[in-house]
Amino acid sequence: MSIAYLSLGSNMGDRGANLRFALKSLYERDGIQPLRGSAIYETSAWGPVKQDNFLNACIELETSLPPDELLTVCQEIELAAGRTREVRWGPRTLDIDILLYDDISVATPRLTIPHPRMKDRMFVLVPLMELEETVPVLGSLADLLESLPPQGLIVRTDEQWQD
Ligand code: A4P
Ligand code: MG
Repeated sequence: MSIAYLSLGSNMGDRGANLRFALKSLYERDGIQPLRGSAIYETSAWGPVKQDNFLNACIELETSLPPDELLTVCQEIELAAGRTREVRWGPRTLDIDILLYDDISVATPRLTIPHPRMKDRMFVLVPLMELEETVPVLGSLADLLESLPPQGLIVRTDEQWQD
C-alpha cells in the first residue's frame, strides 16, 4: 500500500457539493481508501485567469493503485462531476491534482510528482499543513509558506465533508 495526497478544488456550481462528490467517489473506488481530510478553505483564485473564489482542501489516502492509475481515476471523477476542459487554469467544477505519492518523484508527459506548482500555492500548502508538517522532497511546509508572497484570501469555512 502507498500513501498519496490529493488537492481538491472547485469554483463553479455548488462548490461544497463538488468536493463531497469527489471524496465519495474516491471511497467507492477499489484500491483507494481515503484516510484524512483537511478543513475546506475559501481561497482567492491564483494565477493569470480572473475568476471566482475557490473552495480547496487536501485529502490523504491509502492506495494499491500505481500513480498513473490513480491519475486516471482522478480524471474520471473530474469528468463525472461535469468538468469540461476549456481555459487552462480557468474555472472548473472539480480539479483533482496528485500532490505526493509516497516519497517518489515522477516526471512523465502525463504526470509530475510532487505536483510542480504545489510549493508556490498557499491554497495547497495551508490545508496540507493540517495533515503533515514536512513532506518528501519538499521538506517543511511552514518554511515553504513563509517564502511565499501574499496570495489574497485563504480562510477555513464551515463546509463539511458529510452532507
Ligand atoms: N498532470 C501532471 N502532473 C499532474 C499531477 N501531479 N496531478 C497533468 C494531476 N494532473 C497532473 O491538468 C493538465 C494536465 O496535468 C493533466 O492532463 C495531467 O495529465 P488539468 O487538470 O487537465 O488542467 P488544469 O487544471 O487547467 O491545469 P493545471 O496545470 O493542472 O492547473 P492547476 O495547476 O490545477 O491550476 N486558484 C485557487 N485558489 N484554487 C485552485 O484550486 N486551481 C487552478 C488550476 C488555478 N487557480 C486556482 C486553483
Ligand atoms: Mg489539474
